[in-house]
Amino acid sequence: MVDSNVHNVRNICILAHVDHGKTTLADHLIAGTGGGLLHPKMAGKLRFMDFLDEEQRRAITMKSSSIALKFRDCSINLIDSPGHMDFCSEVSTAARLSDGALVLVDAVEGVHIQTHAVLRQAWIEKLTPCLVLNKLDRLISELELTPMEAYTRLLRIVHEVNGIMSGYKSEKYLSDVDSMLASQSGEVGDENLEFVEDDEEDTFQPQKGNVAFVCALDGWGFTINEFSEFYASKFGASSSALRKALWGPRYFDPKSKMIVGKKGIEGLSKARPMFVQFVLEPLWQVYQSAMKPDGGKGLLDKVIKSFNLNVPQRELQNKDPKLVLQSVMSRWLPLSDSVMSMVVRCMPDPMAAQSFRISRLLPKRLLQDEVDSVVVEEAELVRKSVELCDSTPEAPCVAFVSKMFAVPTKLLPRRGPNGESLENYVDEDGSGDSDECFLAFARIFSGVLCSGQKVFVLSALYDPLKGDSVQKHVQEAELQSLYLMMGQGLVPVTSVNAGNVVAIRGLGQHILKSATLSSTRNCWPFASMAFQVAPTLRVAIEPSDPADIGALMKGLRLLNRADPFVGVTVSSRGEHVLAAAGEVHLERCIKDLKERFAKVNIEVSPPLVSYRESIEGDASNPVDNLRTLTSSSDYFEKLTPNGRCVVRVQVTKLPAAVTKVLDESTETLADIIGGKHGQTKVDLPLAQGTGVLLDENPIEAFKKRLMDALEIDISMLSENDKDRAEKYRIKWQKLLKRFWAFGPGQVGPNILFTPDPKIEIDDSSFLIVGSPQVSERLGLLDGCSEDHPPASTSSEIISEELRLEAETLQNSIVSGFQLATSAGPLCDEPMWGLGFVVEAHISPSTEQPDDPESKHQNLEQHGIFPGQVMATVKDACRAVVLQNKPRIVEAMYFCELNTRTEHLGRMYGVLNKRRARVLKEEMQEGSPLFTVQAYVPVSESFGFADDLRRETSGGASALLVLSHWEALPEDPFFVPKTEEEIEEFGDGSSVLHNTARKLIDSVRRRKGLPVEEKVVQHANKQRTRARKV
Ligand SMILES: Nc1nc2c(ncn2[C@@H]2O[C@H](COP(=O)(O)OP(=O)(O)OP(=O)(O)O)[C@@H](O)[C@H]2O)c(=O)[nH]1
Ligand SMILES: [Mg+2]
Repeated sequence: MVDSNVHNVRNICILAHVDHGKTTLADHLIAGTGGGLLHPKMAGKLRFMDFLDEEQRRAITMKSSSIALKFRDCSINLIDSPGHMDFCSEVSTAARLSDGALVLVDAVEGVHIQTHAVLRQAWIEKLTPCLVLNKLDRLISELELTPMEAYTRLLRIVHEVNGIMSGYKSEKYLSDVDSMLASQSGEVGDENLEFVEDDEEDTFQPQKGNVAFVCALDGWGFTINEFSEFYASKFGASSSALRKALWGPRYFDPKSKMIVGKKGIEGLSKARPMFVQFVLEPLWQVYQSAMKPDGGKGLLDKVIKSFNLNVPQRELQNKDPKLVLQSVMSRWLPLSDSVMSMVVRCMPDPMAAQSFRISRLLPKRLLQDEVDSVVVEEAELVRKSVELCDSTPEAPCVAFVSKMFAVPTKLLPRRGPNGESLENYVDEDGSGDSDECFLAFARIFSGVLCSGQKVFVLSALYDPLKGDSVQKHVQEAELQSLYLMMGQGLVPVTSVNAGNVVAIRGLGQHILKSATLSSTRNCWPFASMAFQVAPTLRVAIEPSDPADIGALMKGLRLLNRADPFVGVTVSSRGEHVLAAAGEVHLERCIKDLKERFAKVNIEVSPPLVSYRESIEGDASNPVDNLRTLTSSSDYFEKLTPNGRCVVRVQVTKLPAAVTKVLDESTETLADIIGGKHGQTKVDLPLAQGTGVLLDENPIEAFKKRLMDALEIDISMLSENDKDRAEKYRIKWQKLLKRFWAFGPGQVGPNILFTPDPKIEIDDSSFLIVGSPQVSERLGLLDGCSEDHPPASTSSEIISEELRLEAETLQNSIVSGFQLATSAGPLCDEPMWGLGFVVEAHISPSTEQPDDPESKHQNLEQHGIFPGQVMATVKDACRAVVLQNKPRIVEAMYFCELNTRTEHLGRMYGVLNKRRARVLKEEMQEGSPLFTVQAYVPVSESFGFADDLRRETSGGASALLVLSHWEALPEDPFFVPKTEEEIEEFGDGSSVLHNTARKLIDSVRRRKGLPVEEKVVQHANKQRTRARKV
């Protein structure tokens, strides 16, 4: 069953925006090739790959699943993937195991937000894509376009998709969302619609045969190849010449019987491109005549005759013209034949694919010189055999598991590949829970995998060169059984060759989400998969009956393993927190927990929304922002309780671009700084990196991004004022050498700078100078690490003891900074985008050293003093934020809505209620559909989709993608003071509509923090920009 000839294998996935028809297409491919798995009549109705109850009920695919098909002499492993944003992690898992992608686009709806996302995913994973334009029937019967109009539309979509691809190719690509953020104009995207002439070759070219035009619902489809061959045989022309002519501005001159370009048809009134004349017009005629009351028998008969189709009379006599049409069309242009031929023709076999994908799968490692060469040699050998897709039994065996999935144990095959009974398998879990069995969704990249074989399971952090220190990242496991996946069905096999997709039983205990399997320890783990978003919708859950807590915990453990994208954590307050990608995903997780994994009733809290805390700053005047760091007045000062240390803290708002870089680089930074341990709660890594993993040095890459970010700020300044820009640049050049720590968790978007080396110190105290550790790690010191500022310019000779003490207190300052940045003053949420300078001056203790009592005190103080410094630094950092116009920062979704004109008004109603900011509104050419793009705060997004559906009676749909953090301009402590303000807002005694305050209060309430308490004694009186409008 498993193909041993690698050249005859294709591993492909179907990717698209939600509802563009992936599962319907998969149905036809299965019916056409699956050997009786699915009756052609049921294709498109059954949705074979949506075998979960919840998928059938909601008609949404929720997971990716694979099926092994045979087409002619080829084996095709087809993976259907979900299009809904909530399940986009499943797209990553599907793409990793595939070599080619069928990218579907609904011809009526056009390119949508997830189309961008899946194209990007395919590009990152180095898949070979083919384009499938689906739902052509809707152009005919729903939009009632003429063939020429339909052609223009199809041309536009192909151009648009090519535009997206060429954007990725030239690596200048910034996602639509990102660029819109930068320009704030909302006008981006239009250039994609222009018919730009690209100098590089387009990815998708119908004349090359990698674009299919299909109607999955009615089961027909074609590429230019089918028509060119047909006309070639009919007219005796060359099919390759016809192939080139059947797309683009090529015309048929009836007089000369020649194919001519645009110039050649001047004067011909009825000339239309050959694609319109020879492809679309016949289709339109068949459709239109078939739908006429008389059933258009004449024309259908003509088609049947000229194509020699074998349509049973019974089907032709059906009363429903649609069914008659389907039987004729699906025989004339059978969908699975044309799509599968395209797959075999255009997509690479595993051998070709792996040699192309190797740089993504196993990037070359930069190694130091003094490494163990035996290990390196073998690891290189392993890499080579992955590159060659070596399927000989002697080759090292390497596989990648892209996810684990749960199958009810009763659905597992009871017999092995040779018919032997498998009843006696003990569940590897050992927990006695045999209801669910965990299988690994995997692809073999080298060698042959056999059931019963022992392999090493390598986690992403494994490093073969590190020997014993990485033991926890490698385990040995025995593969119990191997299965070929047939949708829900599993066919046991004894061995599987390189280049195939397989399900593996026996790894449930060893793998949580994904892993590399290898027959040798001397192998690098595969590069991690790229996920489009992080699970961000968090709720706290608890059993309805406290006695069920054990069952719930077990259920959560199982769910965590079964779902590649769910996050399960315990919050600092002891709640069990479940993180999902969105509402639909969350609903399914809760249902799975209740009915499958925990089997107890559970209570679900309202969503826990994350916020950030920051200060106002002035984006238009970054120089002034920095001034707060240098001016000697703008600080907050606090004394430790023992009176020996004065802590002075200054704060500044970091440039937005810098904050963004820090926010997006948490993982890289964790690697570089090695601060992984402290960082447990990076719960919202927004807009996960725009870049692709390349084989480059992470430190250099990070440094470059940081510098680029600063350059943005500087270049904005230099437009108006060159001098100031230069000053700003010099200031930052100095600051870059003063990075002491990032926070919270050592990798967050806040920076602790070491104190200014030039500050004046009065004689009696000693400044804790800190050390620019982070600058050093990042290589920002340019070799001047030695000459960081002298400890003190104090004229007095400072006792060695005091110096030592100052050194030990450095850690306390960093810890204080970490604590403060992890919980800000407004509502204990992490700080965001702030730079702190902490100056701590310690003075010698005043007690006489020979007084025995004070000596005792001194000793005691040694233990307490660092704690006091830490607490004081923390308090001072929080207080200085309050002093500098604190602002609450919320996460924003980028939201794309589609609706018909008549629902537009109501849709705006829903958007307004939820503080949405509309970016762009666009009528889709040639259809009554509107596309609206907007930002919606995450806190307002719950129930948004439902609300929208209800208000518009299902006429509008929305998709949300996490986009960025945004500070609310509103002052949470705004109290009207001037006469004018009191007149406008009242005297503050009545409750104001202060959104920022409301958000803060709700978080404080949830956390059990005092709410009524005046957090600020002397609020900065100020009017915000928001209120001015
Ligand atoms: N008119 C028309 N409708 C189609 C066509 N193909 C699919 N549909 C319909 O589009 C809807 C969505 O189809 P699915 O195949 O479930 O879409 P999907 O892409 O798998 O959706 P998700 O997996 O949830 O992302 C169904 O109602 C189909 O009947 C087509 O060619 N023409
Ligand atoms: Mg589907």
